[in-house]
Amino acid sequence: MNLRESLQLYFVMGSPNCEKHPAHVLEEALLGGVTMFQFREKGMEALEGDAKVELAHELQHLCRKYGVSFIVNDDVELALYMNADGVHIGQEDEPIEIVRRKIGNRILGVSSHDVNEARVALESGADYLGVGPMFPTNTKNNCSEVRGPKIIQLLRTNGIDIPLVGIGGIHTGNASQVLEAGADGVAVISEISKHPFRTENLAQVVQQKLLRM
Ligand code: TZP
Ligand code: MG
Repeated sequence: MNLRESLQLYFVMGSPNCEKHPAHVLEEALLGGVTMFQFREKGMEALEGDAKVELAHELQHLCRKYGVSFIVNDDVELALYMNADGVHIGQEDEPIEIVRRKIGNRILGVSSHDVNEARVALESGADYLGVGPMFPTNTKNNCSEVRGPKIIQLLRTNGIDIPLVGIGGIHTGNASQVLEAGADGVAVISEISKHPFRTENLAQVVQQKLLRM
């Protein structure tokens, strides 16, 4: 699978997003057809220290079992320590070039909100972009304003052709709008973390949409 294909159904999650044990949630999601995973241990009661590392290892082990890349949010040192497949950073994290230098040729994802941020990310060595929020969401505190799928169209018409996913408030009913706008896939937290048994429905919507395009 190349990176564009791996991004088709990107599950992002940490223990605060789950109602059951995260390993149970992840395994159900992997069985349902998730194509990439990001460990994002953030927010209320997020694990720290050894407990965080232990959970990360457990989830990484599952990703390996299903042949899915394991990406770490923000924590570059943890990613290197674990030999993760990649890192995802936001605009407020360490500068992109520095992270690129630290992680070598591992996958580097960068959250971008407009054409300028996307260009800078691209020029600084990002492999893919996370763009959002697509729709209103309660999952992330202090989320920036809703951009809607039209921001993806705008990035594409401005020549940003690297792999990218939409994120924020995406579910089975609106995922196709994000793909139609030009995304390679959708990144999802609560739609899967709260209902992992429904992952197959979302995977089907994504696959059918991409096949028809
Ligand atoms: N970045 C932009 S929106 C968001 C992140 C991490 C949260 C997405 O969560 P959900 O539950 O899929 O709306
Ligand atoms: Mg961050």
